[in-house]
Amino acid sequence: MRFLRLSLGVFLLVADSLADTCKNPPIRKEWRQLDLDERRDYIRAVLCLASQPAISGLENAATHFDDFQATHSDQTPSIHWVGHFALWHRYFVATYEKALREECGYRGAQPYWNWSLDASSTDNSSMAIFKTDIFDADRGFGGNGKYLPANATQNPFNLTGRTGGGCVENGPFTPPDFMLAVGHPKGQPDCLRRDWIPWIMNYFAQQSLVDHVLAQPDYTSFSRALENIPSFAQPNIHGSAHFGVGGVLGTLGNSALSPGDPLFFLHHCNLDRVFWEWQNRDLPTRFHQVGGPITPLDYTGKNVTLDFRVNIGKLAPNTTLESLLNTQGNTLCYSYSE
Ligand SMILES: *[C@@H]1O[C@H](CO)[C@@H](O)[C@H](O)[C@H]1NC(C)=O
Ligand SMILES: *[C@@H]1O[C@H](CO)[C@@H](O)[C@H](O)[C@H]1NC(C)=O
Ligand SMILES: *[C@@H]1O[C@H](CO)[C@@H](O)[C@H](O)[C@H]1NC(C)=O
Ligand SMILES: *[C@@H]1O[C@H](CO)[C@@H](O)[C@H](O)[C@H]1NC(C)=O
Ligand SMILES: *[C@@H]1O[C@H](CO)[C@@H](O)[C@H](O)[C@H]1NC(C)=O
Ligand SMILES: *[C@@H]1O[C@H](CO)[C@@H](O)[C@H](O)[C@H]1NC(C)=O
Ligand SMILES: [Cu+2]
Repeated sequence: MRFLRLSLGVFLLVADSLADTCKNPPIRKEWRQLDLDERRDYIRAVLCLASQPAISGLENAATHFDDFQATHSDQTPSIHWVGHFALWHRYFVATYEKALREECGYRGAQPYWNWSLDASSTDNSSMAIFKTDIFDADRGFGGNGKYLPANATQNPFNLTGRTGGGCVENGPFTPPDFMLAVGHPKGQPDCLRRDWIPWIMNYFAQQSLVDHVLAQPDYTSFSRALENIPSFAQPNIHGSAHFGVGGVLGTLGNSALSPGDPLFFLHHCNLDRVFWEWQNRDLPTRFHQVGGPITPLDYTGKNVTLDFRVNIGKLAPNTTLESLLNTQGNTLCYSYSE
């Protein structure tokens, strides 16, 4: 009898792990680790998503690509400087990856952009990071916009060193083929804009800052170090591509509308890789640990817990933070190359 009960217990344990649906997870790589055919296939799939019908029902979202931009925009006030920042964006990027694969026949994994590879630690004005394949018209996502002046209302942080602000002029995401409707008056879509600021890109994307984030002892401090403060007085790796590429007038620099630049997903995928690497340093603990404020910047108020639920609108079912801690579980299915 005792033996029977024991073997039943073992059976249930085995059955539980077999229920894991993640077999052969897509392995995410750095953009430049993809060969040219793989890169072309990724870009093709992004453009395909931008031709699929919308499902979100959100204002001005006409395509499935728009759905992602609109969902992020809709939730901007509640998903930044909170304990669920990293996990919300993890779910968001993974759902985009899934849509590229399942709706547009993309066979690879979501690529990331390791900006630390290219950031200069000795010269803030270096343009080397902008001369890589990431911004190449044929091997990447196209370059900067033309320089446009910005007035004080448009540039409330008085950011210096802007170099662009106009429409992206080369590569796969130029007007009139690639337009952004969300957040603009009905019938007046805008182009994808970039406004490179070299000092922010070089200074915020340093590997030393990544190492500082990786050295945090628990989820709460990790999450806080990832975003740091909403100011430019101190660097933060999350701000690197947002303001180094998007600057003041560019799409990536707009906190609500940033997923309109396809590079958003390579940037956030790199942040997620940092998160994954941090988790891997102590998996038994870090598969079951969350923390940080529910209300933005409210560091003395209520904190998120494992059963805290996040939603990405109609893009995917609501889920708990705990279900998002494992990238190879029942909710998510991907990994990174070691
Ligand atoms: C990213 O680049 C930095 C700087 O070269 C390097 O130290 C780090 O290991 C790279 N990370 C990955 C995952 O390649
Ligand atoms: C880059 O700019 C920041 C902010 O002004 C400054 O703190 C930092 O020392 C600069 N880095 C270099 C290498 O000049
Ligand atoms: C700033 O520029 C924008 C865009 O050109 C314009 O709509 C706005 O009226 C300007 N604001 C001020 C205070 O000049
Ligand atoms: C930007 O400059 C304006 C005008 O000089 C000033 O009122 C404002 O406080 C500055 N903003 C920041 C964030 O420094
Ligand atoms: C939330 O977490 C912070 C950091 O660990 C802590 O200082 C704070 O007291 C917590 N809030 C509550 C209401 O327990
Ligand atoms: C998901 O969460 C949102 C926000 O809490 C809620 O409005 C919505 O009804 C939930 N959806 C489902 C299917 O439970
Ligand atoms: Cu965001």
